[in-house]
Amino acid sequence: MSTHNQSNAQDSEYDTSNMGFATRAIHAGTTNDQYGALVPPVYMTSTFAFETVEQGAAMFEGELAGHFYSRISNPTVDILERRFAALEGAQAALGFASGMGGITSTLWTLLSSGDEIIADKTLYGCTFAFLEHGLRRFGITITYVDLQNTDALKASITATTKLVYFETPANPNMRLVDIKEVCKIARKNGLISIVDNTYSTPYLTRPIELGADLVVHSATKYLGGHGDLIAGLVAGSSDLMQRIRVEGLKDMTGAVMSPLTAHQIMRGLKTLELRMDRHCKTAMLVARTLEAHLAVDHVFYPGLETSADHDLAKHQMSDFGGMIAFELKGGVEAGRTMMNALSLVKRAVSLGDPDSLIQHPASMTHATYSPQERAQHGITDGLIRMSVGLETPEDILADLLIGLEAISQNCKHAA
Ligand code: 7XF
Repeated sequence: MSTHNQSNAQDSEYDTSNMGFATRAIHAGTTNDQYGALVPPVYMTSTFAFETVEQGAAMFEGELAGHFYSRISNPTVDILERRFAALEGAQAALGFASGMGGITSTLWTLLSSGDEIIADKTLYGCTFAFLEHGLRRFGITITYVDLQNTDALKASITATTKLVYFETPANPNMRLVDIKEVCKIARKNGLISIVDNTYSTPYLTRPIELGADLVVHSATKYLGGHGDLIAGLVAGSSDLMQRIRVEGLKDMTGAVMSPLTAHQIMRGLKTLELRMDRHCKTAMLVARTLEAHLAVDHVFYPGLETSADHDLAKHQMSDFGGMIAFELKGGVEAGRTMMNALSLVKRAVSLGDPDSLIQHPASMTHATYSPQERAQHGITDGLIRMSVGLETPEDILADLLIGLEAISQNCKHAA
């Protein structure tokens, strides 16, 4: 079956290509509805009837464009995909059931047994697990390189290297990778470059404009933006997206996005710019407050002048994002005391929600690494990760200060 997706004729699409980010986030990809509905209908349908057997056969052959089964394409998901491609500055995009669905579908499509991946040393725990415990079993070599060191990258490329994969800022320790530099080296060596842009969102960083081939996202986070869904989005060239749709998504994982989820993400995207501005502003305030506190050993936030990545952040990101990592002087025990004393800031994994969330990577999001692997990959046991939410900034600060105060109370009791 040479399945061809491509959507039905979209001749009435409103052209937003020269408009601003917020306008594109609200309007790009929209097509005229027969009733004039502003919000696109949610096509909750598995299948689409053919007018004739011949028409169906032509769609399956790829000779005729159109939707015929929602594991391959769906009109509601299609609008989101067009909108998201416009935000990332990409030719096309694809929706998935989860961020991991997008990452796995993409890598299954591009890799074969005998190939090698170069991945940055810091990755989200399940991405690391997929490479290390998944792909490795199928004859794919994974080489971890500190991609802040471009000489190390150049030295690691071999005849079998197929692609370079990284996050920036990286989950959980906020290391930045220079997208332009790394993608330039990748391109020169005929490698595909893939950037996980979950932490930044296309509002703050657009990797494709900086030379990346593909951008992957957990849309569960800032893109959905309300902590009420699990989804993934991948963007890149039309050719690559078509290959990933037909091979990775349709046949290898089936990790397809629900039309209802596409609707929820389009609702979220309408306020992405507003929400990100607020996340960034409050995160800067939280980072400065933590940095000034006696109980805090180090704060990892690219907006701080003390950050090793501050200069890179200034030219690669339009603002510094809503994620912060920090270490307390009292290490793991102090972290536990502090986090358990919080009440407004919730102890939870995930990020990018309106609610502020805090978690302990070594025992939660990055528990897929062994302790030795965490040490090699720069994920320390004392690290705390916070997703700064949209609550009133003073309330977030007050809760954190209660948490920090609990550490000294605890010390007094112990003494
Ligand atoms: O499959 P998901 O939608 O959960 O997305 C996977 C994923 C991919 N890339 C990055 C940078 C991610 O952070 C994630 C998910 N991370 C959550 C977290 O770090 O809290 C997952 C909770 S275990």
